[in-house]
Amino acid sequence: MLDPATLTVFVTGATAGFGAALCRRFAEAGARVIGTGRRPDRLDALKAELGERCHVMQLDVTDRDAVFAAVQALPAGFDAPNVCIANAGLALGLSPAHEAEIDDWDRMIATNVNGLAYTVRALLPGMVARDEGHIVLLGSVAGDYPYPGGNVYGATKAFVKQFALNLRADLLGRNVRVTNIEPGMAETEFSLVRFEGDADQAAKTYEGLTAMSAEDIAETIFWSCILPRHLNINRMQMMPVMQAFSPFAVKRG
Ligand code: NDP
Ligand code: 8X3
Repeated sequence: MLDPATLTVFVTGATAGFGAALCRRFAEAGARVIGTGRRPDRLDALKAELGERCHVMQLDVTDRDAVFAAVQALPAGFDAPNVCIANAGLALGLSPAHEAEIDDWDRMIATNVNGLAYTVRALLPGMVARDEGHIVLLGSVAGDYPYPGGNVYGATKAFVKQFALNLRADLLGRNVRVTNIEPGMAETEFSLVRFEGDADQAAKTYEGLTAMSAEDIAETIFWSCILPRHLNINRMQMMPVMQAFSPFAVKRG
């Protein structure tokens, strides 16, 4: 296993959910972490909690120039990330495609597709030049299985799946790994965002079941990142035991 102290981990979406849990998991193991996100109060709290192992930067991943500038502006000690976790993302709404808000579609594509691609493109050249790196992308079961109301959200995660595989194709012969983590139901702020701050509706999503936690996802990603350098986890799909699949739906009559 790799010594986590050799890792410098760049995390997008570090102000909540998986991203915050990832920063904690890597920092407690001795890695340096760069936590990014839009909410400065959350970033300040993360920095206060994790101390000198942590550098925080306010960053909106939909701003292409800002993503590239942030990577250029990394301070000494944090300026050679060898792990990039492109985690920032969101689902908005659960309406059928013919009723969905087109602005919601724009934001999901801008964040989950464009923002993720900018993040990878900004960090990858350094990894290739140093011949050492690991790109971790947050896909979803929604990129594998359709569900009503998943329309553009699921499609953005299908992009993540194919992007991860195509990155592997480009990086053959380089010492840079690529992993797509595809979680199912995990209780974070995800549903609160999806339902525009409606806490009751968000809570109902996880009612009566034991969902995965942000820590479950962080632990799995941490494990994939400390595997010996000759190993690459291409894709990993994770679900709570209390989640599975539906049969095909058929409308008769
Ligand atoms: P949370 O809502 O808890 O956290 C999302 C994070 O993304 C926040 O830190 C938020 O920070 C950040 N973010 C959103 N938009 C932007 C932006 N434009 N620029 C920078 N940061 C942004 O959700 P999760 O932790 O659950 O989700 C993390 C990832 O995992 C997402 O890509 C999601 O699609 C995926 N996922 C989640 C699942 C779940 O059930 N929870 C299952 C499968 C995949 P801020 O608002 O401060 O910018
Ligand atoms: C999040 C999981 O099932 O809500 O990507 O789409 S799901």
